[in-house]
Amino acid sequence: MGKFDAHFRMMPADAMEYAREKLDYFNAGADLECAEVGNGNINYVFRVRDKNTGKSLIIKHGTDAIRSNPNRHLGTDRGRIEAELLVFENEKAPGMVPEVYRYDSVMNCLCMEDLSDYAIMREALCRHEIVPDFAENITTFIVNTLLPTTDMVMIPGEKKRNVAKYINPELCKITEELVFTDPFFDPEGRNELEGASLVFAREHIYADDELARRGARLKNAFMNNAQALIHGDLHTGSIFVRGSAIKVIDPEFACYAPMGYDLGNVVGNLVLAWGHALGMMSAGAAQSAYLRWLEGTISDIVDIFAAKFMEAWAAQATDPVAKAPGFSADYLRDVLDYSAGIAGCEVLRRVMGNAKVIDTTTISPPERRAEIERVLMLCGRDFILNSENLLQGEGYLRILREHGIG
Ligand code: SR1
Ligand code: MG
Repeated sequence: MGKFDAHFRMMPADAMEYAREKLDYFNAGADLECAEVGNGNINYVFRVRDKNTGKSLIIKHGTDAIRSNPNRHLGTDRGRIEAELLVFENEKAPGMVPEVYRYDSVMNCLCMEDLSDYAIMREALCRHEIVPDFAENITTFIVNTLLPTTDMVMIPGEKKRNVAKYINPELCKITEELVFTDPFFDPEGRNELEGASLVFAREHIYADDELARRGARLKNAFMNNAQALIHGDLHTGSIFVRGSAIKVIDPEFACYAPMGYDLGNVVGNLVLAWGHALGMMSAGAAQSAYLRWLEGTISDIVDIFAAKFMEAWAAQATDPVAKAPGFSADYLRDVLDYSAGIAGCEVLRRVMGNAKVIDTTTISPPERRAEIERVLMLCGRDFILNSENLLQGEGYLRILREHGIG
């Protein structure tokens, strides 16, 4: 039996050996080095590089538990789902995801293109950098990868087989708990809030029955509406950027769910970046320009998505009922309504929950962070409470401007 014929938790030296032995990627004389470069919650990410040529690749490796919490069992099927999704997304949105070189279900290793020359979008946004054409590119990714997986486009039997193929219970459970439950009830006491933020959350989030009711509806739809094969974790830490080019990574949370989940996730994370700029940039022309860019991007994402969705529907929807007058507009309205609810859940859970992001954690001093967390919780709450009215980008801008502070 060979070293890689049964799963074990790999260390950098193992990943290097794996690359040499299992991949037809490096030359025989390659002088390899390997480092663990991941900072995510779930997996281990190794970069293997030939010191002579600079040629490199990524090996993403996981165990059957979660990295940040070994008590949370995950299974390993997420690796297959991620590998298949990346291949599918590369067909539908060419060049917008890393190229997959190999997936190994025994070692739970996904070998793929190294994106070292790209930046993690969340980090770029927290350096207050503009990502040109982002609204244009991310809406192309979302429309091109989601609509073709729906009943309106796929042959019904194939779509249902796809639902079964991408059933993803352990990862969905994380989302169901962290995104849809903890911001409203925190039954396991997982949330991490203190001081003024905790007082505010108790009074204005946990105590709001209408918010909890809407949160429950969003969760129920996530669990029961197998509308599209979504990415499932499309936050700005899952997007790499270089100039205007984007590469979407990490679709291990993929499953059939409402398509607004992906759109709302992107919007929610741009709102978090907006909070960072509000909290950390000095008042003045540069801050105003950056806030306006983020606000314009949020608004454009919603509006450009809507236009591209209608265009793609006209070209691709083959189910006979797709032609029913007004149905495509009804369908789009539901997607946008759901997206607004998700944008709200994402903002709330990143501020209140235990899967925090640098957009808020790096705001200092603590009093400033608390002020911004309050603003973000108000925005998140209002996205959920007004979701049916947030069918155009300008609706989001009204809420941001209402709660934004100098
Ligand atoms: C326990 S995993 C926490 C979060 O990290 C992932 O990227 C997902 O967003 C998940 O909710
Ligand atoms: Mg991830």
